[in-house]
Amino acid sequence: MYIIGAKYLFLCDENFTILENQAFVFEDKILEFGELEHLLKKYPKAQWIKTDQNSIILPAFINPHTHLEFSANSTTLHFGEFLTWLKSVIKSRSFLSAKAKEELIFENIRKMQKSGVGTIGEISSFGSDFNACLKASEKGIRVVYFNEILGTNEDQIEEKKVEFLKRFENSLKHKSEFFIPAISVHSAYSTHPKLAHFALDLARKYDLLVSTHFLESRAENNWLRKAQGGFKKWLENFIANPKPFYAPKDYVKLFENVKTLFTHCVYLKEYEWLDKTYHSITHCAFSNRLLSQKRFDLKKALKSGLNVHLGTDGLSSNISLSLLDEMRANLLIHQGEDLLKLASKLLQMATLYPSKALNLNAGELKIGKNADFSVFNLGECEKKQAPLQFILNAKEVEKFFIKGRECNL
Ligand code: MCF
Ligand code: FE
Repeated sequence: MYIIGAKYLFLCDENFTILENQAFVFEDKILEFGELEHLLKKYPKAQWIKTDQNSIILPAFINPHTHLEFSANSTTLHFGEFLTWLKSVIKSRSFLSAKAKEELIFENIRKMQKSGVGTIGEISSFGSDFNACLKASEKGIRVVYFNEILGTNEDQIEEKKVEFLKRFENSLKHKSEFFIPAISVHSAYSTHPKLAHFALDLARKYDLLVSTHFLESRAENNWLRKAQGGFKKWLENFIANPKPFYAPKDYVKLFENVKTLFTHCVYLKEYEWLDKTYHSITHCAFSNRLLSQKRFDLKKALKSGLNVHLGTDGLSSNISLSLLDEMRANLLIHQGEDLLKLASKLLQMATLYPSKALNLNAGELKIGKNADFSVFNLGECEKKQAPLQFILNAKEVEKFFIKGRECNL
């Protein structure tokens, strides 16, 4: 049993409560809150973990959307327009994934932990991230491992299924509390309905989480809504009279009653298509700036009542996998929002909300929740300013606990 206290505890509950000069008792779960001196007297055998006088404790961050297989990208992929990027991915993906060796992926996971991330949702395109993710999950990070399926060619459906099943079944064998197999249906423009149905039937059968990229770019929007634009021109090189597989509303229908994270949704206006019980939106601001040609309307999305949370996407469309950097980018781009209110909302969008989207018992400092939390040292600051000052200044954790176990990073 342990006791830890701090200048500020950001509970990251629905009201964004901040406790000042308080402490809590924990084992693998959080057991009790109170004054430090009171708790030390009440539990004389508990080990007291000392912290700095200006420390902040908050739940470990949850980054539900990474592509670690693209960890070797820095200057290779082309940004500014989605199809230009996509063509550069197709050209360079084998080379990039061969360069993203186990050590590089593992090192990037460690960097994320140092920035306070306790859970990731990894979109696995090839399975070459499997060893690093499994190893990391044994060392203080929870991995929701989304096995990706995609393919547009009718003649290759069976081949794609077999290849997917190999990766998927392998991930199922290693299922644990810290390694959670899941499914990614890549997108409406890249996944044949037969493959989407096949994967979603498996998700229903095994009760698995699902992730998908949706209405991310201008090109995708023109393609799905009007069967026009760059996608049409590009596909005409391969087939006569190409047509999208789905209208966007019908694509969403595929995910009925399946717990699904819809990533991006920059061009979604019809929030009512999504089901508040099962569906959520992963907002990747940095990635959108590089690929989407439009800003995600955070205000409208939050007003819809849907769960909207943050993700970094991969180094395929970002320069950092730190949710702190992502929050700083969000502070800059969502200019219509009150700065202080936005800061506390962003912290919820990196903790409480992704935790709900991923069905985790974490993301909040609360009795009964897993003791997944970070300790950061911050300069002296006023309570009301603390969430904003934290986002502006925090870089690396001082201490980091997953399920009550301290991780030495
Ligand atoms: O989220 C970004 C942009 N949107 C779509 N896909 C990816 C992103 N970063 C990496 N990807 C991967 C995706 O998982 O790139 C491939 C897929 O394997 C594109 S489809 C050939
Ligand atoms: Fe992505």
